[in-house]
Amino acid sequence: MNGGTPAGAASLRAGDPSGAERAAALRRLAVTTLDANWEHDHTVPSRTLYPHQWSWDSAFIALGLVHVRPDRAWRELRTLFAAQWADGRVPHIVFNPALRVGSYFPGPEFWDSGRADGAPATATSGIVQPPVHAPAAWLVHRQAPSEASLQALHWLYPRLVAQQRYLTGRRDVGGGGLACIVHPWESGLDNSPAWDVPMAAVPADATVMRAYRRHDIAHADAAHRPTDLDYARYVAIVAAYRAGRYRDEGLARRHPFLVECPLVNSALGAAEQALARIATVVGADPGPHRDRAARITEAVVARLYDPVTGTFHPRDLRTDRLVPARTVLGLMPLVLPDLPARQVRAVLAEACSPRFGLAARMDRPLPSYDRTAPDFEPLRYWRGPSWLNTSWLLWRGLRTHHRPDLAAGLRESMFALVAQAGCHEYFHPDTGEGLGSPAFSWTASLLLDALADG
Ligand code: 9WN
Repeated sequence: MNGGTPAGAASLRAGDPSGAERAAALRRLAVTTLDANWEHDHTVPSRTLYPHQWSWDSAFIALGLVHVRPDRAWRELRTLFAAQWADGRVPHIVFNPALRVGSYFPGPEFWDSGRADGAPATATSGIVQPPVHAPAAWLVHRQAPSEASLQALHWLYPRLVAQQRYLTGRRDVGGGGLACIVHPWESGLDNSPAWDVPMAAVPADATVMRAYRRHDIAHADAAHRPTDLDYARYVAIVAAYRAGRYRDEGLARRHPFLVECPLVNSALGAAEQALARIATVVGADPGPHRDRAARITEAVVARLYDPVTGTFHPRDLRTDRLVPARTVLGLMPLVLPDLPARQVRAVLAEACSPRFGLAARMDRPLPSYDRTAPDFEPLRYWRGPSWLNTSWLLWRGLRTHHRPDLAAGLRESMFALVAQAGCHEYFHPDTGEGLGSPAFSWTASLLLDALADG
């Protein structure tokens, strides 16, 4: 079964159930979706499109699982971190060896992680995703503290620290105290307009895709996915990194894509804040984590904030310039609790502008890209559609910065989306139509988390 049929949602459309009935129906749908996507020691993002384990998906999934099956929340994180590389990188995909060749592109044979130093025995990709795992681990523990959660935190803490060390060490290619991403997939917002300028500099020819079989467009509408030219570049960037066996030394000289992403670096700062809290519970010193959080926040402001646009942008390290697109990535620094008041005000103004439409009563969901931009594409993946994870991150940021009115509006818009369309991967930013996978795990899990905050 795919778990995506919004049984509750169908009845919601037909009638006008009370808030409690709607919440119960949404909860049932979310639990059904997560149960259907559980795969012996982890959750797949989607049975069809993404049948392996993904890094930041697992963090979001743990945040929902804790409300129904806390043991699975910890299992999810442990399985992911068991595949951590010796240098501390947490791979963006952990491949399930039981699946047939061709169940996902690019698969384990393409990544060839076995030939890289310090890779685990399990086949993985060689790149990372936003480090949202430390805040997830902390919230999971806080939601359901127990002897088991303490043990899990003891096991995870050194691994989370190693993940941070990798990102702030080997990945500080720009030398300014931030981590750089070496592939758009590392941002989690694969084909965001944020990457158009740096991607245009990557030499590629769409016809190379004739040599491969894209798995995604067998399961989703090609018009809602990245293009063949995008994929040709994705493949070329992986091939360049793989040729150096995923080593990070000398990237500045040889790698075709090097960008500092506001989401990745905001997550990096928030992770240090969470590690400070975890440290107090596991008997470690929280002080260095707080210091690092402060330094990362300063660097995010110094390197990624544009006072002219009043929002945050990625920095392309190959040109040392900020990329011009105004995307949802620019709102993500709100997750940093010590973001200075000036930037908090600016991000709120950007979020509440017609570009993103945040309001205490939202008439449309939060888009992934500036609605007023001429190249806004309401159907294509991260180039316009609304996603639950970026909404959830902004929702957390709004609460951190004491805007319960806006947080409530955003939360309600998330509920409305799923009530109407089900646990889809993403949604049309005007009509709310469900797009991509119909039974997507982080939509279900983040919905559960938002529902629990009643
Ligand atoms: C490539 C699994 C992942 C998410 C990403 C999302 C999408 C993969 C793909 O799916 O990316 O990593 O094949 O398109 O963009 O954020 O983690 O859900």
